[in-house]
Amino acid sequence: MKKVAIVMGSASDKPIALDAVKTLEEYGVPSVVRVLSAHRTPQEARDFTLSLEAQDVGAVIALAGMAAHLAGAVAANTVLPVIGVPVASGGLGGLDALLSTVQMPSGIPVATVAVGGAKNAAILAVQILAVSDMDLRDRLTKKRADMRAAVLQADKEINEALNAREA
Ligand code: RP5
Repeated sequence: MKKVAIVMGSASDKPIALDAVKTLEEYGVPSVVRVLSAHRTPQEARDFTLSLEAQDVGAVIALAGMAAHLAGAVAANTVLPVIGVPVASGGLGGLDALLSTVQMPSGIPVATVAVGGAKNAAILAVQILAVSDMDLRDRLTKKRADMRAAVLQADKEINEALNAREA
């Protein structure tokens, strides 16, 4: 199975990055996790990006806050799909990172998720790998069925509670 690379711009991004690691684990997808900065370690970030295909990585998740250039810098050096996760680490609640991550110039896309949206980034990475992996497709379908069952159960419980109150 292909791996997913998770790269974060700072160790301070670790709590958000761990959401992605845990979600990938739920789907049984192996990950490679690094702390590398577009600004503080530009050479290492580039070297890592250039090594991704040799490591059998199929998709990349890049998390960064503030002037968040990491996802774009990774995307500049690979044709693998890159998912950007803006992190709320500055004084602007993550809006700075969201705009820095999403506003890529034409030709070099970054699939940007919500501020702090590491879980969805991981699920999107699984969906990318699942295009050529039927086993992963089955796992995704089962999770959707589990989510549906949980919502329907909550719907049933709230109505039972409300009806009991009225009776
Ligand atoms: C970004 O700047 C990092 O991704 C982090 O979210 C933010 C702050 O980094 P630290 O100053 O906490 O290392 O590069």
